[in-house]
Amino acid sequence: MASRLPLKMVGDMPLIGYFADNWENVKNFQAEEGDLLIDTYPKSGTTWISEIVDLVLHDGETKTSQRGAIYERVPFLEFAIPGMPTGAEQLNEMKPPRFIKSHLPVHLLPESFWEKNCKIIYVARNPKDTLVSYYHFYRMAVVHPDPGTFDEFLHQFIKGTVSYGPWGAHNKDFWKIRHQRDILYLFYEDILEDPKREIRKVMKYIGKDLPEDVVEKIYKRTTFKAMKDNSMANYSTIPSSIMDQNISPFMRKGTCGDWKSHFTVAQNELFDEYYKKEMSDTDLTFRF
Ligand code: PPS
Repeated sequence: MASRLPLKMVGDMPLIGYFADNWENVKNFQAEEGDLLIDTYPKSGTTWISEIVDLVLHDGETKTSQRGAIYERVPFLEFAIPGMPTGAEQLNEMKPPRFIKSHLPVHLLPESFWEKNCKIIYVARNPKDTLVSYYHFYRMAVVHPDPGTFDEFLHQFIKGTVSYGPWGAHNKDFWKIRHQRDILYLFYEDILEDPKREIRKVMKYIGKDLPEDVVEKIYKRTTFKAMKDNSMANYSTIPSSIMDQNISPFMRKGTCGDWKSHFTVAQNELFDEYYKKEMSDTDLTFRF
């Protein structure tokens, strides 16, 4: 049973309390050559891209997505909740090359990922939809502090005091180094727009040449509806004492633009100001 602990600081980043308590094991995690990392700011499409990559790695075999829950197939590096194996423990028991999930920003990723030149797939999502998705996730995943009202949460997000810290720096820092390092930088909105095109990008990046019928199969297996109905992808196997899907389902809307049904005109103006300032020193842009 988890409870709503306050966030704790890890360096300059606020983090889920339980995760922060396990930080030494995360910091010292040894990535190995060939490990593949999915990194995202929370609620940007991590589960979606994980399912896609897992299927690509296994030639579209549908058995693949049934061999275990997504959090077992792609262990979450910084995960730690009392009574459950931590992400680092799960990973340490697996033989490399491993497929790893993390939400850590560039400057807090364990050094070994850079030393071993691991491939990294980063997924970015427009911050308005990310914020809405994060708000509902805070409500249902009780390892987070109480989010308060949507307006209160929006202010926390703008201030960068939510778990994993500021959205802007997270996205910009990976964007900045994407050509220096082996990083495939993708956008949630692009996957929505043309999933097969993005699946092919993933294939090219990880060196998989799959025929069109397999691409089609992967696409069908990773639609919002298919993943919502797949108990191995929709987190329904996590006890409701940790994630209460009656409050808000993990597979909630899966669209671009849901923010329009949450933001007031005043909140939108405030957020646009924040966005303009955040984006003033980068050529990274988002679609809303
Ligand atoms: S987490 O907890 O940070 O790992 O969450 P993450 O997986 O990054 O993000 C969850 C949001 O992604 C949506 N999602 C999808 N959208 C479209 N298609 C597919 N297949 C899909 N799978 C997951 C999920 O619904 C969450 O977004 P919202 O806006 O809340 O619906």
